[in-house]
Parts: sequence; C-alpha cells; structure tokens
Amino acid sequence: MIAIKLGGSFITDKSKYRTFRKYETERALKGIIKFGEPFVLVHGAGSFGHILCKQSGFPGTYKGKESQLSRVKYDTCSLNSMITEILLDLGMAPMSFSPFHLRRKDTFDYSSVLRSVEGGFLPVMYGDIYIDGNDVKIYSGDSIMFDICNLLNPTDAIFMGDVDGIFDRDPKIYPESKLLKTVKKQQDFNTILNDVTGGMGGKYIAMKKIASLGIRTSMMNGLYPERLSDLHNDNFYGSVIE
Ligand code: IP8
Repeated sequence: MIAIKLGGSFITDKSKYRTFRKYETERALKGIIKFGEPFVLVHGAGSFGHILCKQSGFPGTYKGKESQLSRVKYDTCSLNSMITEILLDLGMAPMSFSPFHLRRKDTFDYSSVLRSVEGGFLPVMYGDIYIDGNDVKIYSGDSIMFDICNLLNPTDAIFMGDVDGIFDRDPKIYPESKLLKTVKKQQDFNTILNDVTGGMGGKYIAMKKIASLGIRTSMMNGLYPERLSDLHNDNFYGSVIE
C-alpha cells in the first residue's frame, strides 16, 4: 500500500478563491490508479480553505464568526466532494474523512478510517478545520499524512505538488534552482526552507517525520503522474528523503 497526498497548490489555484484544477486532478488520479498499487489518499485545501481562513482570522476564536466558519467547512467539503466524484467516475469506492469529525478530546481517532480500509474502500482524507473549545484550529493534510503513515505503515508516502520536488531554492523565483533528487532526513531543512518557504515548511517537517518511520518518502510533480512508474528506480524524477 502507498499513501499519496495531493497538495492544495496542485489541485487548486491557491491565489483564487475556490478554483479547482479539475483536469489536472483527474489526470493525476488516473495516473495513480494506473500505477496499480493499492493506495490511501489525502488532499490539501488550497484556495478552498486558506483564503477564507486568513480573511476570517482562523485559527483563533470563532465566536461571532460562526457563519464564516460554516462557509470554510462547506468549501473544504465541496473540494473533497469534487475529488470523490472523480474517483467514483473512475470506478473507485472512495470514503471521505475530515479531521473535523475524527477529533476526540485531545487527539484524532482514525478507527473509522482503518475500518474503511479493511472494508475495501479507498479512504480520502483532507486538511480541514476542527473545533477546540471556542477556537477553530487547522489540521493540515501533511499532518494527516504522518498520522496515517504511522498507522498503516505504507511502503511509500508520496507528496504530489505543483513542482518537480524539493529544490535548493524556490524554483518559482529562481530559474537556476536545482532539484535535489535525494535529501537526507538528517538535513537541516531550514537551510533549504529559507529559500523555499511559501507555506511549505510544514510539508518538509511532515516528510522528514514520515521518513523517520522507515517509509520511503518522496515528492513529485502531480502534472506528470507517469513519473510514478520510475518511483523505485534511479530514473525517478522527483525528490526522495533518505
Ligand atoms: O491545505 C489546510 O489543509 P492543507 C486546511 O493540507 C484549511 O494545509 C482549512 C486551511
């Protein structure tokens, strides 16, 4: 089994509220299915979560801002519905899970996710908000990836983004930046992060933690899902955390 995360910046245009990249997402999902390995799926929220959260001052108290919070929940859920609809049309049996509903006192309870795997379903989990007292908090798809990898021990954890992998500098700003085909998990990611930030800090931390579980962790470009066929050989075009 493999665990795959579709990044929010890949499946949406992060700069435009509620802009779903349907064609790209569908292509990536087709490529993942074609790869043939059983998988669990996680996706980010992109412009269906981050824009309105920022405007509303979330994470933080939601008192007096209940309708904004409902709107965020509705938006993240609609993105997830569009993704599960694609999977249904591709003949899969997706089952959706949000941290909002998995939240227990101080933790997240993934037992229903595990039951869905045992039942032969494809769990589709997504970064979302959850309520903690008077506060709303955000649980990212990257954190879910760590939790699910810890529980299911997949052979691979694959992060599909809108760039080819991890670079020595932000490839969107520096055209001469170099793709790091292997990154040692002992590497101090801050030395890379300084240039590659743009909201990617949490991702590197999650990837490093997953690699420390002994799970092969890689990052690749979702626009080229066919690169999955080289996942386990030297021709793989992406970054592997070792
Ligand atoms: O896109 C964030 O999840 P992510 C969820 O995986 C919200 O970071 C609601 C912003």
